[in-house]
Amino acid sequence: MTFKNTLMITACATSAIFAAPTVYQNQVGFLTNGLKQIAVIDGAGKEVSFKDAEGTVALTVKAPEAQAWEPAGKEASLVDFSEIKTPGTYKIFIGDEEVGHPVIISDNAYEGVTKGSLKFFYFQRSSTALEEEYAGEYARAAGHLDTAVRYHASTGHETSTDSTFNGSKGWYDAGDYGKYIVNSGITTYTLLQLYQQNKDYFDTLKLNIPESNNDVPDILDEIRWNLDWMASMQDKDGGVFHKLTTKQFAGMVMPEKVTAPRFAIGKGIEASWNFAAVMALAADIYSPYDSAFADSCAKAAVRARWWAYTHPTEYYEQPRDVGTGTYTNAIVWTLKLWANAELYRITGDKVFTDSLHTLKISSKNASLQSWSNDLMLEAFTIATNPEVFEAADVDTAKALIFALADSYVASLDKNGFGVAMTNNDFFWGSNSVAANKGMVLIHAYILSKDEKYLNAAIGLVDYLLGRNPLDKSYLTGFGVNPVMNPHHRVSQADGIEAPVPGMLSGGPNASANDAGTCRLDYAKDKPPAEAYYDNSCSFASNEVAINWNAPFAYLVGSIQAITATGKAFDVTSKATKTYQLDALPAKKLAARPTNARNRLVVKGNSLRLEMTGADGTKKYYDLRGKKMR
Ligand code: 9MR
Repeated sequence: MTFKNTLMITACATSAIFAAPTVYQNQVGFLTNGLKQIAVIDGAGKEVSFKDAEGTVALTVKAPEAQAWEPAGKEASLVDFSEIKTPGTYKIFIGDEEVGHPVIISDNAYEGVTKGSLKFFYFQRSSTALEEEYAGEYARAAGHLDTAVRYHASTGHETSTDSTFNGSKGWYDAGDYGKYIVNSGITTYTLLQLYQQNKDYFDTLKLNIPESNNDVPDILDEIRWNLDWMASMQDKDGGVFHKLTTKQFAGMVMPEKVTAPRFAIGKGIEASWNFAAVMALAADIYSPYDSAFADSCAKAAVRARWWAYTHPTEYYEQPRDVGTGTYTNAIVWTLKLWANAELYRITGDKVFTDSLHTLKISSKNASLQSWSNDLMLEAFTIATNPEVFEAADVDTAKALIFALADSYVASLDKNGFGVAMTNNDFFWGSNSVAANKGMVLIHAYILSKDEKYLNAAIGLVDYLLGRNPLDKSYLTGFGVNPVMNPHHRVSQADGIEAPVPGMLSGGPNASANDAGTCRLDYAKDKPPAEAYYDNSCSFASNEVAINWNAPFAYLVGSIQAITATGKAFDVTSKATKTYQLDALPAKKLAARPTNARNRLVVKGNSLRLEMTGADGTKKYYDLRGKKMR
């Protein structure tokens, strides 16, 4: 051993002996009857006390042996204080020293973050001014009216400035002002599921938005803002435009300052399948509130699905003159399965399930949902509707969910932070990995009522709200040490120090894909869970996005609702309405028209689909897909 090594070992050992214990914890709140844990560094064997507001010790726990959690690159003792079941604010002591942050225990501990993370969608509204009454100091002028959106050549439309359509409303995707159908798909589904599975709770939850006084639950009013925009993105032939953005990203300015023209860009199967799935689910959920709108969603869903079915090779490709987000390379077979499952659920028509059975899906296919992989969305819908789908499909869907959920629970074994995240999870948007894992776990809980799944989900909430090696609450506006400088144009340009509240930062990203632009090497020599930079330049570790907030809202909203109402979703409930496919405008075509070029033509006095095969032959179908002479 060299002299230098000896010195280093001595230095490390000394710091270990004298280091004050550090505590990482949820900074927002713990549910009265839920799992309560904190991670204590350098505390093994020490007594950890929790003192109430009067200074009385409510509980003392001996910190257990420290265990590693690889992504943090350190060991911690996971201290469980679930025994405290009296609401209040407590302080943590190790010996005489106060450590960590105040511990807040309440029956509604997740209600603030549920509302906050849903209110984010209001703050992301395009095409409207945010009034002070609803937005407080974050009130702002209307931006991106999008009432005269132009067509980019990639849509196949005339590109003249006279040719426009109304693509208003919708949510801005993220820190940028784009509106992207693919990402809206998973986001809107996730929020609709949050409502559908927790109606009792969300029927009365108020978000203080302009529609709060109507008869529709606020969460559905908010989602409707985006659905109206999505509906506007369907072309006359049923296909759906990929996105609505300027050609290049705007500068870091307020929405109303952006003057560059906005375009519908591309039309492809990724957007069309996504749209079909979401509109089918919306048709069911909105039918008690607005049956005309619900019917239009069902029709739009079938038309989009038909277009996607008949244009199987029309993938979106980013045009050369466009630099906004791509959302390309989604796994299309997962989209097809998802959309067909949603359509089958509302119609009961075997046209849709036939295609579900053409692929052999097993638990081996299980992979976490994201904007590019929608297999689990299909699984969630099928597993929670056992009276609608065939038993074999329900079994497969459950196998997919439990394959993932059980692997997350297994990863908690000897895990000092109690967080079901592994080194491989720390890529762009890692916080949405945590939240989406939570969504899988909640489904496993709904299906089994086994507390271990709910507890693992609570561990992920705790991680996102502070039980992480950066002691960071990743939700803006919540916790003692929240994210302050997210990559979010409004927050950067509005002149207010604190960012718009209720936004989940993308989170640590071991690949630091923005290091070049940001001129930082925030991931260098850092364990994955520390590869994060709270700086607005860091779009790859500190942007916000609708598809990241949605699973977070789902996670905290579901746990809060389950706890508040004392019950989880009853999987025996059915779709609210069955739509007759015959009454809808299109049906499966007799032959799969691969490589055909299709267009709608008027022949005689009726509209029909003309399909030109690779050999130039033309075939005609009516709008129900029936072959015509
Ligand atoms: O979330 C997306 C991530 O998975 C991709 O790796 C990344 C690069 O293509 O893009 C992310 O999505 C961004 C989108 O393209 C544009 N709006 C902001 C999104 C979040 O960063």
